[in-house]
Amino acid sequence: MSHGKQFTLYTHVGGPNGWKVAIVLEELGLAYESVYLDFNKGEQKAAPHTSLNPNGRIPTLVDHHNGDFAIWESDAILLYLTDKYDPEKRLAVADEKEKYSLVQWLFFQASGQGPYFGQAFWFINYHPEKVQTAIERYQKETVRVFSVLDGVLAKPESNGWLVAGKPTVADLAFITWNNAALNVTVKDFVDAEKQFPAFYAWHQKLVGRESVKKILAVQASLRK
Ligand SMILES: N[C@@H](CCC(=O)N[C@@H](CS)C(=O)NCC(=O)O)C(=O)O
Repeated sequence: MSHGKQFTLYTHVGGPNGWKVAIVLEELGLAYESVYLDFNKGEQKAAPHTSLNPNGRIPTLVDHHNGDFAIWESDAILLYLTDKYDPEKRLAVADEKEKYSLVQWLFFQASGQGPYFGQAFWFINYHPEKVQTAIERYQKETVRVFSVLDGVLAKPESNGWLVAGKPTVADLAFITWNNAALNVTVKDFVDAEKQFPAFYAWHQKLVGRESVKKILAVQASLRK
């Protein structure tokens, strides 16, 4: 198969984890084609996608300039992209301790933010029964994660960023699930600007970046 673009991104119109990778590809100026899988048809859990990603979830990225190397788990993809295609460390860090802090925040995103925010979204929007205790459990955890981020970002030494006092993939990784939480799952009872001002200011800086505005506009146009 011939590929015009360096990367193919297997993704989904709604899924936050795929848009996260698109944001970083844009930030680094890398050329990619998006293939939107249809979850209603189960395309993510079937071949050919599962021959690239045995977990059958999006995102999956294929690098055609590296022997069609396929990589999945969104934060592993972000590390691959910055390790290989960000030599100037525009979104990465050089110092060893800072590198582990960056990895730590990516693990926190993947284990502490995405799954809990995702379960809140699921129990509010898709679960066949209304299970109030489950909704509350995941909403409460969403707010707790906001407070963890707010506490760190409020410290003067953070300079308003998670690692090394500058924007990195660690910050960018949180945008899409934070949007889902702020716009849907905790919208009715959290005033983030008042309750978590450092978190709110950080999120506003992130969604104001050109790459992010562009990707969120693409998503909005596809969802119409
Ligand atoms: N930890 C994974 C989570 C991937 C994930 O949950 N993807 C969702 C969409 S955002 C998905 O593919 N859902 C469809 C399914 O589970 O079948 C990552 O960050 O890549």
